[in-house]
Amino acid sequence: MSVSGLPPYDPQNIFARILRGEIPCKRVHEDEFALAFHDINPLTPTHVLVIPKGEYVSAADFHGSADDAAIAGFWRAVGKVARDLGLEGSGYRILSNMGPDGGQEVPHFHVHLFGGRRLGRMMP
Ligand code: DGP
Repeated sequence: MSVSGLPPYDPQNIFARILRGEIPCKRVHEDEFALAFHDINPLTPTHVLVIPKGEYVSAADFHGSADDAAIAGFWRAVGKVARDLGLEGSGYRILSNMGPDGGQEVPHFHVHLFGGRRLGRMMP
């Protein structure tokens, strides 16, 4: 069981396969803590996913069980990606879906970075 109460980490999930290089991605950044790549189905002009390299099912799992270096490294990577993509001037949105009620489809913790146009207000 993961920290969040979701099923345990599935090493065959699609992002695990992308991390292992078994499935291609349009990579925008990679370091020891994180990989960032374009979403296959972009909802905004810029829509990038940032995933940690460790095996975490969800945000709750990541924040509950990753060590401090992994958490800091991941969030620094998120900031670098936003900066490198030129999103900082006009702004952007970070979003993470968690579990069934959150609409999470891929059971490897990730954040979406949305930008490139004026976004609507967040609605549940
Ligand atoms: P969610 O788990 O609901 O936060 O969203 C998962 C996102 O992952 C969704 O926006 C589509 C994207 N996605 C799913 N499969 C692939 C893939 O094989 N490659 C890429 N680049 N993105 C994917």
